[in-house]
Amino acid sequence: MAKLTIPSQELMYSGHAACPGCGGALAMRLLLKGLGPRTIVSLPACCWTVIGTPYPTTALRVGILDNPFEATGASISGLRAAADVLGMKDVNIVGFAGDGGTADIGLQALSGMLERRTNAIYVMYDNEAYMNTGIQRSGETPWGAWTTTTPVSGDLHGKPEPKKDMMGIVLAHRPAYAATLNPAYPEDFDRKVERARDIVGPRFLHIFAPCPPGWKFDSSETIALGRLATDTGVFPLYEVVDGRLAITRKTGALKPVEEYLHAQGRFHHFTPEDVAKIQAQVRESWDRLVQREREDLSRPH
Ligand SMILES: Cc1ncc(C[n+]2csc(CCOP(=O)(O)OP(=O)(O)O)c2C)c(N)n1
Ligand code: SF4
Ligand SMILES: [Mg+2]
Repeated sequence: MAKLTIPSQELMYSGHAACPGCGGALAMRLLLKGLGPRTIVSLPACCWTVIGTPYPTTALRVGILDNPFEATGASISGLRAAADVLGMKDVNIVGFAGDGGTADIGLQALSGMLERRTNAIYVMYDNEAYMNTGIQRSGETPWGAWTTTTPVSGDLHGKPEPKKDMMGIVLAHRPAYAATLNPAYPEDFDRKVERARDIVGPRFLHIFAPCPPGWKFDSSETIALGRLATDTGVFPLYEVVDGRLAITRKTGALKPVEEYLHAQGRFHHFTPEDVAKIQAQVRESWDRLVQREREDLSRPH
């Protein structure tokens, strides 16, 4: 059996306030294992401010800054500047924001941070809705998903718009490093965190974060669902270094998306036509990813 390479150090206390099976909690735990104690985390309003910092307690053994919902990109720019002035070059400056705080209200601050080449890591933990305030839809909610603001009744069929392509938006800024990560594949997750840690410049990590109450599945199924997301091609794992894309987990044939969709109450209203529509989109995105990897590999270094 292959030797586990994930660091044993724990920088997250067990007495946190996440729901059982929270993918976002696992994401933070694995992230800090890879980054180590010389880390400062900036948190905007999101589930993690509740999970991690109910005053006067903390669930993290690293420095934390709570910042306004829209300001993560700006806040890590300021933290980096302050750390540099103080000569703290070896400190990892990390923004850890939800999908709403990143793809919607925080997009401008993120874009500025990437464009200024801020030497920091921006993490979007993606539970595909505004969970902390009661499961409202975000730009990252997938097409057709039920949320409290995209109901299913009569003519209403869940979210009418597709998921926003955050990796595409980030890659247009040419970051030093960008990757998709899934806590259900912890070895791949840890390797990417350690790679991001050792690169200088703006870095972006898109982390898949299943949410049992928001997606309507049993909290014991978080890892199984996470694996299905990647194995069906719904959430492919890849990284982009200096503009070159590499897929980091390839399975022989993708599993049918039906397995992933049927495991969650938020898609229970899907008809066979809806499933076929998602299947075709996932197949097309996967083929595009494979094609991009092939082109990047054939480009001279
Ligand atoms: C300017 C502003 N608008 C709205 C809120 C209320 N609010 C707090 S957390 C949150 C949802 C955050 O969603 P997301 O970023 O996806 O993180 P999640 O809760 O899903 O972890 C909202 C709308 C706020 N704190 N500040
Ligand atoms: S609502 Fe979802 S994201 Fe928030 S703590 Fe619970 S499981 Fe985690
Ligand atoms: Mg969210």
